[in-house]
Amino acid sequence: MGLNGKVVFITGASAGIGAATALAFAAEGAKLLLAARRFEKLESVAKQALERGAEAVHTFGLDVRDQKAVEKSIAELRAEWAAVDILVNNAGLSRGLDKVYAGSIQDWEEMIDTNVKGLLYVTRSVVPGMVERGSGHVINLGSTAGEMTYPNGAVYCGTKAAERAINDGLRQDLLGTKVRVTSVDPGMVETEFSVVRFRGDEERAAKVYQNIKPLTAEDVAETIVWVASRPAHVNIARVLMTCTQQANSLLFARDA
Ligand code: NDP
Ligand code: 8X3
Repeated sequence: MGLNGKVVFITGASAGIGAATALAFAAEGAKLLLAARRFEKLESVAKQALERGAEAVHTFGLDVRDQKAVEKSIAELRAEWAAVDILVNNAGLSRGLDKVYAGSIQDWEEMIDTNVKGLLYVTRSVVPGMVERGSGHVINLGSTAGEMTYPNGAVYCGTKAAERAINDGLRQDLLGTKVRVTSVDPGMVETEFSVVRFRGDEERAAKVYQNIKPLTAEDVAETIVWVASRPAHVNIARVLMTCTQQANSLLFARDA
């Protein structure tokens, strides 16, 4: 399916996988709706996207945890932006690595509110239009963490297991509407993810990627564009992808 002129809405487009996905769709001539909380970073991605060939870009500050703001900002989109063809539910984060019985309740709420409830709020606001128009594609960011839980990561893994269930349920609920639903589930990707997880501790974050060549945000973006560009009768349900040195959430072959 050609992506030229398609309206692609990406949440969490200010960094990492979301920013790389914006640039990858830009290279296909898409129209980009980009949202995140850090507006300055979003503006910089928008500038690069226009240079890469995006037909147009519209940015807006959005915290996906704020249900009213999600509803309002999507309801207020001008007609040329309101008919979203592809929604990439990418906004997400992890906080901490702790045993469940010792974890921070604030961290849990942040992860659950962003990765699960935020995804649902955006989906609830965008998908009815897709159903009305009889076309659209929702691409959700899952993770190897949703397939296999790892120690000290139960709550983050739980949010990605929820994403997996919601992805599958949404695809079932949309059967017969021509709206497609895909989960792209990467393993370790080197982005701001670990710096955010460890609240700015760059040294600890760097250790996550030591002696391994992880996936890049661009690897994942390329996959997202690939699933979106399949012919309209093809729905890729789920893509599980890792770097070659990772087998699952727990098994890595680090260089000596
Ligand atoms: P980054 O930290 O690099 O980027 C996360 C993005 O999400 C940022 O643009 C951030 O923008 C945005 N975001 C976070 N919270 C909110 C919020 N409340 N409202 C709006 N936007 C928000 O991480 P990644 O690019 O790695 O992560 C992107 C997605 O990929 C996440 O869902 C993550 O769980 C998933 N993933 C990541 C993997 C990895 O190893 N990196 C592996 C598998 C999945 P801002 O702060 O400006 O709001
Ligand atoms: C991100 C990958 O393994 O850090 O979803 O949880 S992991």
